[in-house]
Amino acid sequence: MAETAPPQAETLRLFFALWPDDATRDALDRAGKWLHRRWGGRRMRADTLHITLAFLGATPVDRLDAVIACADAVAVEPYELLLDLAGYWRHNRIGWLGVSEMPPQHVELVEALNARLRAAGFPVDDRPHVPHVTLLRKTGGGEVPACRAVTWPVKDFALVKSVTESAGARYEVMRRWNLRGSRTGVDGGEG
Ligand code: 2AM
Repeated sequence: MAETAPPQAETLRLFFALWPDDATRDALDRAGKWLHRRWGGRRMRADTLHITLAFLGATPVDRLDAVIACADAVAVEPYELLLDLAGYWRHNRIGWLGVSEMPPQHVELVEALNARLRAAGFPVDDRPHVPHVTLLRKTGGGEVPACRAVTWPVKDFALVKSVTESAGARYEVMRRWNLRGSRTGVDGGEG
């Protein structure tokens, strides 16, 4: 007779991210196409493009309210992020678009979110935050070209669920929060 597996708490793979508006997503996708021509690898699908702010990983479903409460408490002014730097990390073979200057509001947002999550007992990463949009995976990289900057008007941030499927990870925006601290409510899709 088959043994019964011990009951395990249901978990969601979660992270907080800046999720682009349509125009920003298009511009990022074009940057991905441009970088891919130089460096090769696998382009990320346009609907996956984002900047991770805080990574939670597998989180018990019954902690979702606590995750949401952390984001509810964050109040930061909107800002613009100028993505003006292409880069490549050898250790994970990722090609990305990042920033050469960090707006103070971005630092505030990342720090406020991570501090509240940490205080609530979530095991968030304490490595320094390097804002980046992953554009290519499994790339060989190469000489870093000067790139055309993408301006991202940051007005909100999102709680995102990562669902692993045979075709790769699919990301689902669960909720968004407007900057200035007011929540916009439940959001079933991306965009
Ligand atoms: P990446 O784009 O550099 O791979 C969903 O997996 C998002 O969370 C991706 O943006 C991924 O970053 C990021 N991520 C994955 N694992 C992480 C970790 N341990 N710490 C921080 N971010 C992570």
